[in-house]
Amino acid sequence: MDKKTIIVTGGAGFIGSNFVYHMLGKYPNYRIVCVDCLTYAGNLSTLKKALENPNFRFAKIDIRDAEAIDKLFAEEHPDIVVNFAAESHVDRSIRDPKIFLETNIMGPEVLMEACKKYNVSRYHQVSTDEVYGDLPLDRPDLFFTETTNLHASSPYSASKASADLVTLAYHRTYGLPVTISRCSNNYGPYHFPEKLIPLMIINALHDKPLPVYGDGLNVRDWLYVEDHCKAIDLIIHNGKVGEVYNVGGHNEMANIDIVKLILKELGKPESLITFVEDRKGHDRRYAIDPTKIHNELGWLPETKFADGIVKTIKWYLENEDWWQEIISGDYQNYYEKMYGDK
Ligand code: NAD
Ligand code: TDX
Repeated sequence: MDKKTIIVTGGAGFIGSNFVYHMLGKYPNYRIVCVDCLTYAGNLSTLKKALENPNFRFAKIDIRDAEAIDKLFAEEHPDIVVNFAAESHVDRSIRDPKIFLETNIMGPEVLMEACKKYNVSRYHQVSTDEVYGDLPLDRPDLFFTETTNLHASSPYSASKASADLVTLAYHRTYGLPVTISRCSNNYGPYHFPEKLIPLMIINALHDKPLPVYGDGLNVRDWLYVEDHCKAIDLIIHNGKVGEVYNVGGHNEMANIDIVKLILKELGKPESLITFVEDRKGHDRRYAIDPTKIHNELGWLPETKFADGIVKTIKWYLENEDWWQEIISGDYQNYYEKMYGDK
């Protein structure tokens, strides 16, 4: 198998770290270089096992820092760059949009400039289904395809949609070999506890109220994180340059049903559920049509939600050290600010 150097940005976060482990496990000849500036969402303890692998390097760099990125590219001469680095939480983007625009739009620009200069053979932008806006609850026949118009609702999704446009412009204008994936909601190990599934697991374990926004009927299309990693692996190796691929597993669920399932698995009462004020501009339903990636690259999700959620809950039960460290630190202040008055 060929030797390749792959730069994975945001590799200390949820999906990026799962991708690092997927690639180190599957490609023993590859060098994986993780670039991450370790924001509140990045955690070096997540990469503890990777750091013991001689094929792995960690570089603490902000993707907006063009000089540091240039220096790293000069040292590593990467074949492929996969950009996971982003501000990723919708609620935080509603409170403070600026950092979202700076990281999620300007970061990719810095990375693509370096890719252009060092003739990188693939820049992959990890995007999201949220760039399409939302679908109505009463039209279950509608799905997002790659040609659905961009129609972002939150500052987070607007910044991701902007990055997609800039990425496609680098392809058209400079011939940069890019690909984009737009995936639905992920769940699994190392998911930061501010997001729905880990937050509900951890609150339930502490017998704390489970804050459900609005009527709890908003629908998300959940995919086990390993299936997303496998899709990106296929796209960077076999995907067509200049193309966008939707990734999703046809697993739509209402938030309230997810919350009830978690309570049932943990043997906790539904009386813990507390309906709180809705998220501003809250998208109603996301649903991905993954026909293109299935037909062109043979991708299909492998983990059923019923199995994935049990595996995920088990992971949180067995890895309390990982999340205790997070919830006992700065995150506590965020939780108070976010939910204190709800
Ligand atoms: P995350 O918040 O868990 O991790 C983001 C990582 O990026 C962190 O390690 C953080 O330290 C790092 N980072 C942030 N700003 C940086 C900067 N300026 N320079 C370097 N590193 C920086 O996010 P996630 O949920 O793993 O999402 C990863 C990517 O996947 C994001 O681009 C997100 O938009 C996309 N995505 C996420 C989901 C999901 O369900 N979580 C679904 C579809 C797409
Ligand atoms: O406390 C909560 N209560 C609640 O009802 C939280 C944190 C969330 N919710 C609802 C809002 C959403 O309808 O649960 C749903 C899921 O919320 P999040 O976990 O915040 O995810 P979402 O807003 O759907 O965005 C996620 O998927 C797409 C990721 O965070 C994004 O980075 C990704 O692009």
